[in-house]
Amino acid sequence: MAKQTTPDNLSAEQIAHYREHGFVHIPNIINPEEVVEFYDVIYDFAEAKRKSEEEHASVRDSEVFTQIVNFWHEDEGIKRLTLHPNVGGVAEKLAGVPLRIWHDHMLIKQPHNNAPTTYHQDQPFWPHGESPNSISAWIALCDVPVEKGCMTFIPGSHRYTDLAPQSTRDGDKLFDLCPELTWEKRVTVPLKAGDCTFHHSRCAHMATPNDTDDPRVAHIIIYMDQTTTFSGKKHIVTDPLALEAGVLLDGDMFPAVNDFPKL
Ligand SMILES: O=C(O)CCC(=O)C(=O)O
Repeated sequence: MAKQTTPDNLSAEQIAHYREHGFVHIPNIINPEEVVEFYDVIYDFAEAKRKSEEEHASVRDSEVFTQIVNFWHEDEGIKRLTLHPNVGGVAEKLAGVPLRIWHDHMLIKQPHNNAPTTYHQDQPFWPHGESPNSISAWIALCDVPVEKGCMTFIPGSHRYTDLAPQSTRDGDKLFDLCPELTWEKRVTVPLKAGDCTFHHSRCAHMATPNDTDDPRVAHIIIYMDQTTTFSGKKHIVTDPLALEAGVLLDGDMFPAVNDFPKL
């Protein structure tokens, strides 16, 4: 069995790939026992939220995906995955700066959902003064071949730092804003359960539809620079916190990777 990727055995090539292209495939970021444990934690939690009658801004159920945002501080199981020291440690090595949690989300593509997640960059949605090194870990909790909704990236697109937000349901928007990206090559990355991709928050990406009979279950952990301040823009994570624009995004909701529980 392939060995787990850790901050200590992450290779110089993997780091260079991430910095050059804005994404990288990392095998075995969590081990097989953790995959079994966390699949149940994430899927069961997401299904319970999806089926609950409760109106909740952090729960979005659409044809593209079921998205459950930022519940790690309410559930011990989710917390163990979101504050996983191996994932955070690898993220910091790739980014090359100290990081903290911005937020997590569970993204489940329901069987035969018939809808891709269209090309977008993440950072334009966020209320960040500056977070030039923010990075997402997209962790596959089941095997995710191309047919089940894996990610595709546009290498080098993380260098486009001033594009307006692009919808996850409008396949033209990114290319209308930045026509030259139409002609860039695209890299599709199927993942085995326990693998992850890391992507820079400006690296444009999409995910294929789930054409299989089973749900595609992924957990995404987003990290930001420890120096990130709040811009004042509306966002589902910061709206309930009533923060003043300009304050540092720190404290219990945004724990630093160096404060995560040790392995
Ligand atoms: O999994 C998906 O469908 C899209 C994921 C995504 O856009 C992200 O992790 O930023």
